[in-house]
Amino acid sequence: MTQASPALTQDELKTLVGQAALQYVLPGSIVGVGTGSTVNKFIDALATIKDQVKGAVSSSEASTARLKALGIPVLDSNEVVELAVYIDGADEIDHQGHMVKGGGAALTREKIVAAQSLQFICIADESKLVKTLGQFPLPVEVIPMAAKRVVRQFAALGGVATIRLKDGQPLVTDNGQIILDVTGLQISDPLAFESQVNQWPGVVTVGVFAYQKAQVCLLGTAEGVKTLV
Ligand code: ABF
Repeated sequence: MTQASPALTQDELKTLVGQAALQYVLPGSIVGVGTGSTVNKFIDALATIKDQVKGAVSSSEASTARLKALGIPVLDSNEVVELAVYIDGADEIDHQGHMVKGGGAALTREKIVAAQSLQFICIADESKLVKTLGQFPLPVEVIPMAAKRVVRQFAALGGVATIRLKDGQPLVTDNGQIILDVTGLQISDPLAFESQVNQWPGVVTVGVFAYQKAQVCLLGTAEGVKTLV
């Protein structure tokens, strides 16, 4: 009797998709690089072909540190007009490529680098694929003085927003702002929701990536990597 192959762990699935993303890296290019544990697997894979790329534009201090430690040059986003690809993870992704991002508190720079990239390649394990966004607490980066008003605005939409803490204090992002995590939302129209929240004074970035949605999703599954476009 053939033994069923043991199920892959989430970490093994992340490694699979991180390596699979290399196929989208053009020789001699500058790569847009996201943030998170799945992206870390991509960075480690990118290091194996670092002589074939010019460098990377990074979406967080954490990714910058990892890239530099592996000998991959990191360029300022202002030095580059356009990137061919942006490789990043997600906390949730729907079947149209809309995402919830920001669990790693890097959503603002992620959206900036995604916006200057021609193609967004999302790499994720299968647990991230959802029918409707909103199960994962939605991250929103806000200016501290606007926090309580934004909490009330989410309450009016049925959301419960709490300030993200780190060691008992409000977490401070790479941009010096704070993060609200919002539960209780059903984001059935990601584009409209992103537009609506973007208008609220004090909101720096909402963690809905609909305008910067993924064109390709490499999904790590027990059967291997599935490419959703
Ligand atoms: C990053 O990828 C964040 O926006 C998101 O929270 C994270 C997903 O992290 P992980 O790959 O560790 O699950 O882009």
